[in-house]
Amino acid sequence: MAGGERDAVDCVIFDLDGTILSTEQLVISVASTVLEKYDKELTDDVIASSMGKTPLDAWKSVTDMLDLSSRVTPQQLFDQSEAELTGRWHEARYLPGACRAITHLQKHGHRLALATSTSRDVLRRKIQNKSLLQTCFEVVVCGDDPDLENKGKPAPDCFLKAAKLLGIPPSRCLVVEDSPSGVQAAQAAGMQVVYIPSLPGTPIDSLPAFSDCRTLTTLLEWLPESYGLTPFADTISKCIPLSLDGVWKISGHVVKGFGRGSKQLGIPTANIDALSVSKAIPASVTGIYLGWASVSHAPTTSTTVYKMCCSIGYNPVFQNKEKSCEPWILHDFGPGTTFVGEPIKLLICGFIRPESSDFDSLDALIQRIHCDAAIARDALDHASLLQYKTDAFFQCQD
Ligand code: RBF
Ligand code: ADP
Ligand code: MG
Repeated sequence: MAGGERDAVDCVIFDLDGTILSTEQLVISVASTVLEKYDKELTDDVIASSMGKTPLDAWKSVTDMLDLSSRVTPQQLFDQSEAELTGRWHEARYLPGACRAITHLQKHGHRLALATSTSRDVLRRKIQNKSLLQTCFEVVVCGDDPDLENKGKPAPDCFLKAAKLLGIPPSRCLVVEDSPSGVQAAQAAGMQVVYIPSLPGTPIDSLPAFSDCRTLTTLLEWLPESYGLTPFADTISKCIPLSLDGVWKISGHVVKGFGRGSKQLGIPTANIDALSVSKAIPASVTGIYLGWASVSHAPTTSTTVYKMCCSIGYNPVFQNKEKSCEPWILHDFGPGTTFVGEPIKLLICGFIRPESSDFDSLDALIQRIHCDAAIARDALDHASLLQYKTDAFFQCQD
């Protein structure tokens, strides 16, 4: 999917929200804070029912589900969360591969622009603690630029403006986008596009497809050399470290999975409760990753931290409807061991590959998972990933 030559480009124009930055975890955290005032908790099913809705519609469903309609209106909850967000936009985190790609392109002298629907004021807040994003773009086009009034995506104007300011013809521009309207805008501008959908809670093959546009599950899969740009050179034993974008730390509980890991594949996976995963990892993230894990099952008092590789997503071979995050801990705990109900911690620090359904047999899938485990065993011995084994995260309570 990621391979194949395209026409060479002279610049890359990025979208911001859902492409470079993830605001979901921040929005979840702010919503929890707002609900605390009403002694309500943001549960898994409430989060799920709000996904993909406009903020006001999301608050409508929260109000209904948590029986709040006699005490407060959705509009009031929305206003409170907007007020809180204003002071917290800088907590928005990088999506996997974004900081890595921008750092790389900048280092190799490739020209960069930003074309975002965000207002200049909110942009300033979002990047106030991200020095890279303050300096890497030669051109920054914002949603509230006076000349772009009523010309938001899918209109091509914001991308055409960026190209004009760069002095590069549209056909030599590559746009990186997560939204269908952004892809439409870029194609209408006559630019090439890499489409990385960020629609939460949706398997990638059930999203609308665009012709003549490369679709990826993550920016980590992107190969700049297919657009005439410098290739990445940062892999460690076939994995891409997440160090620049930030590692993910999940603290949760083991839940019952689909009941086929040990039985059907001979590969037990300790599925983690969905709420803890959604707090730590953007909903659009899927793929096969590696890192470190601790389970409180171990009889010793000191925490043992094990190597692990995990699958995040929909197990496309089995076409699950629910997303799962399931680590295979690379340690033999003995027959019949179960952690269901127990606390578990994961620190995810490297990307191996996207999830795949492209296997001729179950054996081929099993072989591939063993190959992932070999990559994890090897890569995690490298100093830059080994350092996370002793991360304070594994020592702290909670
Ligand atoms: N499931 C898939 O459908 N496609 C995959 O490419 C895939 N890769 C995996 C890689 C690893 C390291 C692990 C631990 C699991 C993977 N799985 C994959 C998930 C597997 O199907 C799942 O763990 C079992 O079905 C039990 O739920
Ligand atoms: P499920 O479908 O419920 O996830 P699995 O067959 O995948 O069932 O087995 C999962 C259980 O096996 C986990 O919940 C965990 O308690 C246990 N287990 C034993 N050894 C391991 C291991 N090395 N890695 C992950 N889970 C393990
Ligand atoms: Mg499992």
